[in-house]
Amino acid sequence: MKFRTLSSIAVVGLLGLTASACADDAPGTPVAAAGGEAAAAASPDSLTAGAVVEFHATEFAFTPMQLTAEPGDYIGRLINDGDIAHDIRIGDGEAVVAAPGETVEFQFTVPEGGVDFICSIPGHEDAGMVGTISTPGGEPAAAAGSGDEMDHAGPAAEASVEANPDAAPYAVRDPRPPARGEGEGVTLIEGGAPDGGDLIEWELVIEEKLMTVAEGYEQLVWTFGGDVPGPVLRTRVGDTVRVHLVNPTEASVSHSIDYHASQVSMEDEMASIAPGEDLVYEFTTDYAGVWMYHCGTAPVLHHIANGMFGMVIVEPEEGLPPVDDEFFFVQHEWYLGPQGEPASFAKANQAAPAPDFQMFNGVAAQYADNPIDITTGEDVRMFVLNVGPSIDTSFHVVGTIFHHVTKEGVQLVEGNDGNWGSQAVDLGPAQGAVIEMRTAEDGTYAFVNHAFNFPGRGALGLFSASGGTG
Ligand SMILES: [Cu+2]
Repeated sequence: MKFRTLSSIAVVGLLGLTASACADDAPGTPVAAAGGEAAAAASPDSLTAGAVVEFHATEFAFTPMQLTAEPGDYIGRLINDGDIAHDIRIGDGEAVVAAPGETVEFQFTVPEGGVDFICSIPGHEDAGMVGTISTPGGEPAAAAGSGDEMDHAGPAAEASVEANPDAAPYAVRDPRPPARGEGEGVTLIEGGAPDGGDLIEWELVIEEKLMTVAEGYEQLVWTFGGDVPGPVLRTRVGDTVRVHLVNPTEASVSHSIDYHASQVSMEDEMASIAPGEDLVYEFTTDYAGVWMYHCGTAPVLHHIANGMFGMVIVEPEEGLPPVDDEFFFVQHEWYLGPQGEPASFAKANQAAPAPDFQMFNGVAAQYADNPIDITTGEDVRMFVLNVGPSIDTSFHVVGTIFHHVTKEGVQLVEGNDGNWGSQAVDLGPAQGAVIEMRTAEDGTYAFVNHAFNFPGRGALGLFSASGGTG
């Protein structure tokens, strides 16, 4: 993998997003550590009167967002690390403004019972710039979520789940698709199919496991093959796929699988299998495309919402023309259940879905924190699939034009009469596309769901293009 880490905050700031700053934060860091002199003057858990308290502001969060301080008078220091002006207003006090890059000192008082603080510039509070100062032994005020939650989710979800500073770090998913017939448990047998064509055998084991779906948020996900999304399978038109699906005895519920690349009756191959059971699902890949597969066990919504989906790439019989780089992006949304438990069915089942996160390949904002390297001017092919379960996408790469799109069998081809191009590809749940582009110059290229309430919830990644002109 050619991942590299760079600070994505500047880019994210330009886009007006709240995502991806979390990698630069240390979840659960005692607030006093950010307080300079305060760190020396106060206990690790609580600030004492007279201390200097530093508040860093950026788009759109305070660091820290929650702290504990004894009642009394303090010296505040507002440090604007962002690209636009921010202020801080503590309780009913005067707002203190800091220009980008500026640090402003002020005095404030923590009353008995604590106090909330906000950025009073219009829109900034709603975007997440809220915080709470609690007093020792007092109940934390409910106005603010944790820093992590705000960083990734933008405006807080209604039934917020507290971030867990002890959650395991997330594992970055390699976005490169396998070659045909490759992958864990996958075997390509040339001429092995009943019709004399090639056979792809796939041993696929269901696994229920803990997974960090966004920094600080661990869920008990249900998976195909141990990953969310499940493994990508790549075939060609005319192949026969024979899947041996295993639901292990330690699973808690029944599961099943439904391949959209197949044409079979739902009573047979798509049957649910109880823990300890298995089945064989055999189909021929008759049509090229970027296809969804998912668990179809009731309630289907919950099984998809909790991670049971993946992508099958079916190339035309002659294969796709070679390109320099290929990536896959499965977009989906996440409705947080309590820490360590499955996704919330109740949240997913709202008439107007309001996910806590939306992401590519299982983890919110993972490619914003870990940009993907590409080479300027080279051909990049993306297999993009929206699995929902319920929300559309408008896939866009900032600063590029797609010169080839095959969306659900409909093609835009480079060099067409009139030289038509594409800026964004709309995909409803269970729709896929092959999208090709090349970057014109070195730089950072964000890929987003251009329905713009979602990038701040994690539907954001970055390409870092180099090797060409700057
Ligand atoms: Cu299932």
